Amino acid sequence: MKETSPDGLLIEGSWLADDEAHRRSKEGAFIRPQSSFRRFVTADGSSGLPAEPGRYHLYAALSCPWAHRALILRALKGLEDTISLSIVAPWTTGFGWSFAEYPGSTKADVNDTDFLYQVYQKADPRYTGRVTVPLLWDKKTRTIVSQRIG
Ligand SMILES: N[C@@H](CCC(=O)N[C@@H](CS)C(=O)NCC(=O)O)C(=O)O
Repeated sequence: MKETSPDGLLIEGSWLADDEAHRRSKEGAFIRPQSSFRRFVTADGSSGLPAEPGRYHLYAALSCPWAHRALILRALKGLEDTISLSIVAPWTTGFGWSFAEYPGSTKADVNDTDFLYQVYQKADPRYTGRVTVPLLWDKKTRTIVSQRIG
């Protein structure tokens, strides 16, 4: 069985593999930082992110229950042809989520990256924080719409 736990994070835009000090408090509690990207797509576009077919891209992992929620909603709302999808490999290998070959995963990412942290770097080259799924990407402005932590 391969490693399944997340194994790093971005600090000022650089990948830090050994993240234990950032992950747990001295008492051992799991640290859940605030999400940096937390915007909303709205039907009327009042958020600055109008609901437009083909504009948004979802990143998910089949091994992540929170990503399942996004995948289920996308299916129930009939948005599978509207919101494109990348599925990362279900395990991580020292660089967080990747587009490594795995049944059910997508090898090529819409952003042409090998690892999900590189998508975060495109959105913010100085991003500090966790690299998580589910993640929604705006293909038009080439940045992250939302990412949830905790
Ligand atoms: N509560 C968040 C959870 C997102 C989350 O923590 N996803 C996990 C996988 S299940 C992840 O990507 N973790 C990577 C990390 O913490 O570095 C949500 O609702 O989306």
